[in-house]
Parts: sequence; structure tokens; C-alpha cells
Amino acid sequence: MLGIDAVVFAVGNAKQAAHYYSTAFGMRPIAYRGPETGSREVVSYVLASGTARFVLTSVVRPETEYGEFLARHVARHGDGVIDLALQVPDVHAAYRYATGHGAIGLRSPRRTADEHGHVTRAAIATYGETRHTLVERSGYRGAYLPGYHPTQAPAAPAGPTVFHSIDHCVGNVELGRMDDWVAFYNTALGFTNMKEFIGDDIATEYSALMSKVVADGTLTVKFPINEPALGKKKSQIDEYLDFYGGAGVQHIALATDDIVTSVATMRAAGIEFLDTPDSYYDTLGQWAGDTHLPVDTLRRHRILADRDEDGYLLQIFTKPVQDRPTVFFEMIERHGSQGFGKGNFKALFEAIEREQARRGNL
Ligand code: TYF
Ligand code: FE
Repeated sequence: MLGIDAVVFAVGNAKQAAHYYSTAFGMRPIAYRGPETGSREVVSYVLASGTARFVLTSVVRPETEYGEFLARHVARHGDGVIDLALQVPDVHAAYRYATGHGAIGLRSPRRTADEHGHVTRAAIATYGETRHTLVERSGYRGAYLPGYHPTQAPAAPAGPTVFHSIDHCVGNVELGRMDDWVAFYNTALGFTNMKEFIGDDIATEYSALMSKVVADGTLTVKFPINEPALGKKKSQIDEYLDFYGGAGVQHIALATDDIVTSVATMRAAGIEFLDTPDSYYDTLGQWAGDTHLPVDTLRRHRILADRDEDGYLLQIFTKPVQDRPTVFFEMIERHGSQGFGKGNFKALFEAIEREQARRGNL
């Protein structure tokens, strides 16, 4: 596993989504395919920020199975993630191993080429209708993939960068399925379990969810998997599963070296973040210790902090980024800690539940 190659979204209007991610998430358009470039049924805008790539895809005219799939995906799930594409050194070996260890193959390795070189891709199924395309780039030098054209420099000047990479991608799965999906990543992709998890102890107390984290050997690819827990209230995971129509990607965490500037830039562009009560900051210093930022700065921006034996992290969560209460983003700045903000789970889940209640879904 070399890393996440791209996060591919199926959306209702890719042109406008591309504007949103470039304006509010500081991403740079790098490649495009559409009717003008010979792609008759699908348009895709590729945006980059540091090592991260998002691909925003919409159907302009469903003519084949793929166009029908995209149209149906958006109708069923709303805007969402269809593919967490993974870069691998040897796609034939990865595909053979995964499908030999229980993964459902969706596409066997196929090579495409243009004047910039060639790429070989295969795909396997994961939770819900989500897939992992396995991408072997073989030194490909084009803008993204064969079939894509480089985007001309946009007329508007680029804003500041707000993130440099993808830190982790979280999936929500149905009640009782978390361990199956953890086993799938262990067996089919050779991922191991990270120590941070939300067990039924924390679940029954306040979170109404359980969570385990799988990662590749180098911790470059980290996938927490959540399932709802039976609690007093309707789980935030149930709300997602209801509105998404099944399992899918819940949040993507974006890594930044300067979370304060990232959050300020995104807020100025209209991104809404979850609020955190003032009482959180009154006791923060006692358990999170000193960070390089004064508590008052964290308070002003509603940024959360957490510490473990390896260091600390700062994090904040957006509200859902489409009309359905489904996909959202996390901004994270790590200083040593490889955790996921365990100390913040209570404050975070209460904030999510306040939003859930405002939507009438609690
Ligand atoms: O990725 C994580 O584990 C943290 C915490 O519904 C989290 O960002 C876990 C579950 C959830 C929201 C955030
Ligand atoms: Fe997260």
C-alpha cells in the first residue's frame, strides 16, 4: 500500500462541487474529463491539495452501466463517496491477494495508456456501494489518469492551502457488521488494528456508537469503522445509515500544519463547524496539557485538543456538507499523537447529537 490515490465523490452537480472545494477547502483544479475531452456521459473534476486528490463526478447522460450506476448512486445516497482509491506498487499482486482472501472483485486489472505513460487499475468492493480502486501508477506523468486533460490555470487566483494530505477516512456500517469489516481489511488487505477503539463501555455511556481502526503497515492509510450501538437515543450512525441508505463513508479527516489558519479560511468561505461549549475550554488545560496554542485561541476557533503518551493533536469537525446529514470533514493537526481524539469523544458526540436534535432525528 503506497497511500490513498484519490477520494472519488459522486455528486449531483460536479461543476458546483468543484467550486466549493476550491473556494472553501483551498483545493487546486488539476484535471478534467467531460464531453469536451471525449467523455460523453460522465464529467469529472480533479482537485488537489498537497498529496490529496478529490475527484468530483457527475453523470451528464447515462448511456452505459457506469452512467446508470452514478445516476442511481446519487438518487439513492445523495452526494457521497463512491471510491477510496488506493495506490499500490503491484496491482496484479494486490488484486490476486485480496480476491483470494474474500474480497469481491469488481474489475480485474486493466491497463490504460496515453502519451504520458500508463496506469493499471483494478477494483474491489468494500462496505455499502463503496469500492477500492487499486491503482498502479508505473511512473505515469499525466495530470491524473489517461482520458483526463490538465485543467488550465483557473482565472481566479488560488486561495491559501488549508490541508496537505488525507489523514484518515471513516466508514459507517450496519449494526453488528463492524467486526466483519475489520476482519475484511485484516484478511483481504493485510491491515492491522490500531489500539484506539470505542468499545461498548464508552458506547453505552454517551456515544451510541462503536468504532475500531484498521491501518496499513506504515499507518499511511487509516480507516476507522463505526457501527451504531443500541443506546437510550437514536445513534448518530443510525441517522447516517437512514439518510445515506446504507453503509458508506462518514467523514474524511484532512491534515493541516496550521489548523487555526485553515479553520479561519474555511469559515470565511462559509464552512460551518460543530460548536463546542465554553465549559470544554474551562477544563481543557487540566487534561490536554500545554499545546503550542493558548487555550483562548482554541476557544475562539472552537478547536478541540487531545493528548496521549506520544504527543497531542488538534481537531475540529464540519457540519454535514450536503443537505442529507451524511458526509462531513474533520481538520486535524498532529503533534506526535497518532490517536483520533479519544479524550474528545464525549464533547464531540454531544455536539453531533445537538445537531441531530435540531434536525429532529434524535
Ligand atoms: O475518526 C475518528 O475516530 C474521530 C472520532 O462518528 C469520531 O474523528 C468517531 C466517530 C464519529 C465521529 C468522530
Ligand atoms: Fe476522525
